[in-house]
Amino acid sequence: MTIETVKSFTLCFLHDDEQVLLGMKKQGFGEGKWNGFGGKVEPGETIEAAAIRELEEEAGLRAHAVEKRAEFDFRSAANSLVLQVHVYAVLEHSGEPQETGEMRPQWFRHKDIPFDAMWKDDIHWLPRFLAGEQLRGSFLFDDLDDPDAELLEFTLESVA
Ligand code: 6OG
Repeated sequence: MTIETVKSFTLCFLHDDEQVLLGMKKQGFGEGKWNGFGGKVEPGETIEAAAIRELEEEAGLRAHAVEKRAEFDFRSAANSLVLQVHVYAVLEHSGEPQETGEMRPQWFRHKDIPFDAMWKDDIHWLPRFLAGEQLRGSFLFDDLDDPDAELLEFTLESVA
């Protein structure tokens, strides 16, 4: 039996029907990839508070209302760590996107999302998330410590 270690993360997307704000990760895990904004949930912090804090730290945006729309588990065949990622849409915010030490924000039209430079799970769920679906999924990669990690298998479902 393998004992898994679960770590909780947040991921936030600001979007409308045409565009989505992504950030180019400048350092650390996922460096060189476009993604939403997020990070680790700190001890004693609610997941939603972590989502709001990370959005401000990484993109300089203050979220006033967020909606949780997805929850994903990411596993790596190489170790027993599970990344549990809670994904939010930003419904109301103030401020303009700003480049920070961690992220360089940029707007993309939905049809121009740079999936080739994103984690390999994103192409499967991000279009559905942007269309407003509530999603649950599990994704198994070969080795998440490898920047070119390959997606081996996944399940993804729409939840009410
Ligand atoms: P920091 O290391 O920056 O938090 N994250 C993933 N996002 C996507 N789209 N796909 C994945 O597949 C991911 N694994 C982790 C969660 C890491 C950030 O990266 C997200 C966090 O927002 C493997 O603190």
